[in-house]
Amino acid sequence: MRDEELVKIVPSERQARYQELEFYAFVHFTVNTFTDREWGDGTEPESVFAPSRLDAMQWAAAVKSAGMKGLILTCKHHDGFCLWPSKYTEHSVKNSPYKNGQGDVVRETAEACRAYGLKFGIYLSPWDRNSALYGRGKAYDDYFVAQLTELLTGYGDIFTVWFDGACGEGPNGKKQYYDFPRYYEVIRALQPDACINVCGPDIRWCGNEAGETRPSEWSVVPLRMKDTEIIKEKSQQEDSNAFRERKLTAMDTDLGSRAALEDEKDLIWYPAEVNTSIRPGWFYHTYEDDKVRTADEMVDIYCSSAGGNAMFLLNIPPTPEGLFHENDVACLQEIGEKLRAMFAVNKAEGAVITASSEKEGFGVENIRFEKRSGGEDAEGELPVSCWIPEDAEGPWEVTIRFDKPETVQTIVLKENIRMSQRVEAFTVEAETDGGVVRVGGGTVIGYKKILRIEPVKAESIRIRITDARTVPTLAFAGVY
Ligand code: FUL
Repeated sequence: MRDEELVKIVPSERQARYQELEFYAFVHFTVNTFTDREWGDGTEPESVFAPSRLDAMQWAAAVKSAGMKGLILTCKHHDGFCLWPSKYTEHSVKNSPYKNGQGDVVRETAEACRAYGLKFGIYLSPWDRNSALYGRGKAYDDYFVAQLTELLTGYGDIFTVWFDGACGEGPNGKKQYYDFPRYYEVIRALQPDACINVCGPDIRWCGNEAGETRPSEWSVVPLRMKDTEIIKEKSQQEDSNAFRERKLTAMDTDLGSRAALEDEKDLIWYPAEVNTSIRPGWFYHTYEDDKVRTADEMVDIYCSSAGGNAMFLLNIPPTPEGLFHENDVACLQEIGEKLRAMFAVNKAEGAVITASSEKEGFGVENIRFEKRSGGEDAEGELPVSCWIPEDAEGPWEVTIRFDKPETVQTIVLKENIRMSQRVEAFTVEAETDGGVVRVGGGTVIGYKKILRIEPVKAESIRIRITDARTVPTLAFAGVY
């Protein structure tokens, strides 16, 4: 496909706004927390669910301290136990000792999120190992949609519905073929601004659970990527042959280079989300208290995911008491401190910024401040402002000149993704007292590129975009 066609693929409004969240939390909590398992089998009695000190405000405060913008709760995991008193099953908090059956963990979490200015999202596992309806076709879909409706109508704004790809047999040994189109319709009707992730059309699973991002993460990918069948290898049991024949999976390295897209007829905007846990498991286990990952590692993942044209979804599992463990709380706090320190002073803000050329109405001044939709800079649904060069041919250059030499160790670049993802290759140079040196570079920029470099004392920084689909855009350049 030609460049002119590629740059026509742009995000929906909900996708563009979702990407701006960058970093948000996953909270895995269910009967597994009490049985010390990762996957429940659906036979756990409701009586095991007995958090003695559950405090969703404590979760939200800790999430907020890390600089995260939202929280996704496992309202129902594969074991089928509902954290809210669903009308459609007995397998829920209403038959548990928690608050004598009067508790609603979904409500408490949604309220805590609102109190802390966090967005609230739901994880609802399509795979339900408890429901007798599982594997009975439409009867199960009706049940699933009824529960989805409870969650989408009873708890305020929902920013995402996270559909896991893991899928196996139900209690009767049968497999269920989910009516995803129907689920999507219900979500669009009830929460039109919510993204549907993983087994959904808006946000794609990055392909691993370790926290890795591809070196070149593209948001414009073949439409085939969206097929729910090929999203997760785990979900492939009976269909493994069909899966392999497709030759394209969420795990492939190159999903969107010009070469990868050459023979594709249908493309979509489908950005990646990197999900990993702060501990080895998704659920809490006492024996992992000393295995909480370090804040430095989490900051590295933030920089390579949120700063690698993806989003970062970090899981923190509450203890059986219903609290985040103190080690996890300390880690979250430290992540926040490190990130705030890293981006405290943008040295480009007061610098002289010039460009090799400027297209009328798209001057380079537009890159001085970081803008978000809905902020002062946003005019309704219009794209955020950006720099576009006048010259049709590259390299295209932007120079950021300080009034005195500055030590630089981090550079942040952002394209205006409302105009698609265009940059294919760029380098960054520093003008030092020993001459001009190349300090970094890469392939894609996309929503955001965070480039961490060896600290260098520079009079100026030059960004050279050497290859782009048609011409590049830059919405922001920050120097720290
Ligand atoms: C997987 C699940 O099987 C895990 O338990 C966890 O929820 C993870 C986020 O997704 O597919």
